[in-house]
Amino acid sequence: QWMPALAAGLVGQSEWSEYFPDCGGTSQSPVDVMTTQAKYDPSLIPVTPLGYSQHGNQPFTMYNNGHTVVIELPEWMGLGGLPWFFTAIQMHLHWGNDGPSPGGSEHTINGLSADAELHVVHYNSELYPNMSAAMTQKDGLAVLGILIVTGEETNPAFNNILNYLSRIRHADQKAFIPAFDVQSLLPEDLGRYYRYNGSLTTPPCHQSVIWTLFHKRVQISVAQLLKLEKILYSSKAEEPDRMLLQDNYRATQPLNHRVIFTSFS
Ligand code: SG7
Ligand code: ZN
Repeated sequence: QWMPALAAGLVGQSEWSEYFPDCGGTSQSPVDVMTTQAKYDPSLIPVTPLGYSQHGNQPFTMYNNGHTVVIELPEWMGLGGLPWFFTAIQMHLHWGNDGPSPGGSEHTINGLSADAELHVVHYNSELYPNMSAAMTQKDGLAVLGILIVTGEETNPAFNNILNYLSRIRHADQKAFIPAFDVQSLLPEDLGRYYRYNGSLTTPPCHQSVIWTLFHKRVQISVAQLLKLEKILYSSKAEEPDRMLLQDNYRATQPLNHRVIFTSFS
């Protein structure tokens, strides 16, 4: 529970470490992926989303936490292809403020940002009993990062989220939304990705995340991006000063001693 003033926007990120020491650590996320420095690791097999398409009839819970829109995932969804099985917890998005202008994604590739980024968060349920136990351990979490760029076509999969954002305009609001195929949000090519050890990109910034950033980007329309950028507030309904929830991406962090591995050459 970070101070509300730290909740959204690029301002104040440099002060996070005063309240959350891990934010000043040496294995932080996001990072810039310099593709010429990345190292091919032939042991990196495709990640396998498990049960992502078996959504059932139970609606998903979606809420505005003042920093992003979070969609809780059912416990039968998980991730294979890593040394342990990881159970899905939630997914959420990061974005900028002015349509397809620079900024929006957290990770960058060769210095270039995408327009937005989807994160699917999982915890290591082979080694830890729950998310809160796992999130302080270095092998505790696995997050999939999907870079989102704008193009001509509407991406109908993202409307499963965007269509319902008006129900959670203010911080702490919650809505039930029809369950949908989560795999439809991912790129088709799950075999080509970047892998490195990093952190949560918001306070408390625990260095507990095995990151998988897909090489292939997914595309949404400019109208879809603008809807995401202009509909949510980081403030609660009862608060008089309305603050649009924008620019909820963290600046890239130094790689320091780390190596980024690629699953492809
Ligand atoms: C967003 O990013 C939320 C947080 C998440 C954080 O603020 O999705 O999750 C909840 C439940 O509020 O924190 C522990 C956690 O998942 C950081 O996640 S991220 O590193 O993938 N961006
Ligand atoms: Zn995130």
